[in-house]
Amino acid sequence: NTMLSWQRTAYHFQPEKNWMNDPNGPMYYKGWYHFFYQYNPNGAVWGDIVWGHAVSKDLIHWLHLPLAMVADQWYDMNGVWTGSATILPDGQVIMLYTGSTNESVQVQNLAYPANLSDPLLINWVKYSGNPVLHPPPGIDSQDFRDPTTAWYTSDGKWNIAIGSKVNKTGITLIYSTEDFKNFELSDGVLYSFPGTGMWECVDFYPVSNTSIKGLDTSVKGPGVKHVIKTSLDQDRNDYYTLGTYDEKTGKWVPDNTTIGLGLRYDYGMFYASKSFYDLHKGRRVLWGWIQESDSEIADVKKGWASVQSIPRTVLLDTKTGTNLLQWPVEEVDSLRLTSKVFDKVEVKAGSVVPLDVGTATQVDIVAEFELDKEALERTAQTNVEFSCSTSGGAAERGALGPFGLLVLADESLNEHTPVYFYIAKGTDGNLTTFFCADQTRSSEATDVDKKIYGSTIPILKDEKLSVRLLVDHSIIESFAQGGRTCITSRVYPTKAIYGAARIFLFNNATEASVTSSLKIWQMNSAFIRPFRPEQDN
Ligand code: DQQ
Repeated sequence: NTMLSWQRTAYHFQPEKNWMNDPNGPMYYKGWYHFFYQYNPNGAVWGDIVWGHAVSKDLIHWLHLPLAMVADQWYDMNGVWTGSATILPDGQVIMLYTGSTNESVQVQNLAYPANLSDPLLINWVKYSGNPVLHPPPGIDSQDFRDPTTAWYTSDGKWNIAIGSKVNKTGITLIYSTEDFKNFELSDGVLYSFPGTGMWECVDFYPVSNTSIKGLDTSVKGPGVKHVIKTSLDQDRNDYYTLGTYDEKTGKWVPDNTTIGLGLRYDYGMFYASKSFYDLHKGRRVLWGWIQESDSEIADVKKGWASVQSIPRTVLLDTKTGTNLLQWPVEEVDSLRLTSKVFDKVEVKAGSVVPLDVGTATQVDIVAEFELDKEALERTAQTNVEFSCSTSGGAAERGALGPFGLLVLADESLNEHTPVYFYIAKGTDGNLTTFFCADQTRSSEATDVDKKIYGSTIPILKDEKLSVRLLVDHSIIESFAQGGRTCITSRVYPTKAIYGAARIFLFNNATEASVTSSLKIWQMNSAFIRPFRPEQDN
């Protein structure tokens, strides 16, 4: 449908048509990045789920391959659901995934490549002894899914985690195995949290305290923290918690018990994410599913639904020690074309400044902001009750914000998506900084999500405020302070499209002017090629 074709992205991963959801089994194998995903070959809504498959040399340009696994066995007849890859030291590739059986029971299955010498891993074999795991006693048959990548423990066994719930408490079960065919349920759970419901797509991995290298999933020892991530079915958000893991006792203890279930990877659209260790570049890479926020009718009309995030490297933020840093993989920089630099642009209180970059539907923006210091000192206490989602958004004026960028904006600002900071000052003089994205005016369409997203963000002494925005037609991925807080906006402009999309700086503070320095690149489209066996073989 050409009517809605401008909503397709140019450098985010998408199948040619139909529905996509969770990232599955990402890995690097014999020179290729492999990406599998939940896919409905028959339509643009969830259902008939099988595994799509694509490969890439750089995580940006992709070649679509034939479906890796379809629903052809009694144990996955109602869906080949989410799973993860483990590469064994001897080179074997293990794929564990959830099957929804002919009776809609959730079981875990084993699959492996038919031919390990094929770098594209086109053909997959399902183990004849499947399923390898049934829901254990006390677990509902529909609350047992999404096995993780396995990690090796000092007793010579592999462990995997599987998400579940008991009553309303979300839990992570642990199983150990030597051969990925026979499993033993461990005592206790790795982690649980009351009132959080079903835990989907659990992820469990180490991050380094001391270096900027990513860690392979089995790494342990001093200088290592372990992250647990869970995707909450009840609010469709991904939460992570940092903690310490003792693989001998199998216990994981959260660092901070005062932050509820934890922090969010992303305060916008980002769900069912999965990380993998990229042995090619020694980094941990995170993929997240960006679902639609328009209506199902619109998805059916346009013939497709969902995109994947640009893969992100994940590291511990060693400056704060309390959060992760997520950053678009460096390969995305290869799409940068011409750029424009803006040095110290002054944006007075209550003003909007256009940035002349021409078309701005596919851009990479790096920006720094400095609030007028005098005004900051002079200002007495401000609204400390502020929160991104309950405030009036970018149009509500405070003494020290909001200020930031308007992107996917048309010339007359009928449509625009503000991505911005807001600073609140308490009676004690302490500052709290918020990072938000406001979708209330992102589209003149009426059947799309128009909420305001965001969170507080830690700002250390003498740190400048900084953001990076990846804008791609109907998506804005925003990273503040090097990826300390991220917001993905799924928006549907009807006017701010193609040549009509512009960028502005804005400052809606009443007391302070802001100075901003920016570099803005036009972005090339990525090649995401269909599979044509006649040509490709
Ligand atoms: N999507 C899969 C499940 C998973 C859910 C089914 C999360 O395995 O729990 O498509 O989005």
